Amino acid sequence: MKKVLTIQDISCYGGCSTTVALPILSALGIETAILPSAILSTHTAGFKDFTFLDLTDEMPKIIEHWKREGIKFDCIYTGYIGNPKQFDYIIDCKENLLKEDGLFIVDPAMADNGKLYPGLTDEIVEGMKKIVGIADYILPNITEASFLTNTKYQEEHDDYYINGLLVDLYRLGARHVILTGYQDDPESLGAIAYDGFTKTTILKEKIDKMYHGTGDIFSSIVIANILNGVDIKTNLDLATDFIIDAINNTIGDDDHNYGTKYEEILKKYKEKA
Ligand code: PXL
Repeated sequence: MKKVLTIQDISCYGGCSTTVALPILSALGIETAILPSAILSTHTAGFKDFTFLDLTDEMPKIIEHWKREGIKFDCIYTGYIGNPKQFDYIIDCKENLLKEDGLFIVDPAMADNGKLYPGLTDEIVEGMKKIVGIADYILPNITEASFLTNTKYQEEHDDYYINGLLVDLYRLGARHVILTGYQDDPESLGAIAYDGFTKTTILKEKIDKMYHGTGDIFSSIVIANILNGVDIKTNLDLATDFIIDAINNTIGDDDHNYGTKYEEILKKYKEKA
């Protein structure tokens, strides 16, 4: 059984980050461990006055204990990081807690719709660039890709803009780029994988409704599929369908606007896998 360490926040309520990564990875047969970067009462999009407990000081203590125990992981998956001091600890984890053939996967969860998430600064962007540069896989959305490559964010995605983002992300050092939120035209939405040679594009019909946490759900599905040996085209196809199904399952439930009702979709997905 593959063992993943995920480093990201615990948003106690709201259906994102650790609370979606753990059930998805577990359901798909992956053992999980967590190194929480912060504890928030909710995610930061759409809730007011959320609490934020920074766990930076706890991180080196946990890491040192794991080193003494000789604990190693097949994959380290990083997400939302609320304090730029944590990037050095993340690099320490990659160097000392990842098996030799293990995968270091970065979802630079820091921005959407052209803007950084509330409270995040340029220092977070600079730290993300450092870990993106040593990653086996990265999973930015278009906004995050624009921040990481100092490219002006565009809502319309022509080939020049998209190819520029893919090449610049690859040049930062990431071995595989998986760019999400790609729109070929206003009616489509999908993802593109690029490994320096080959571009694999998956496009689906766009659903005109945005939910929070879908980036984290997408990353968790893609990472589980990578670890389970699923090829990249099938992987992106399955993961985009999962998100579409999760969104469709939530539309119409006005009490659930903070995130998707993905659990029933996960149950069916698991039965098929
Ligand atoms: O889904 C990304 C994410 C993770 N964690 C926190 C967030 C967000 C996005 O807003 O606020 C705390």
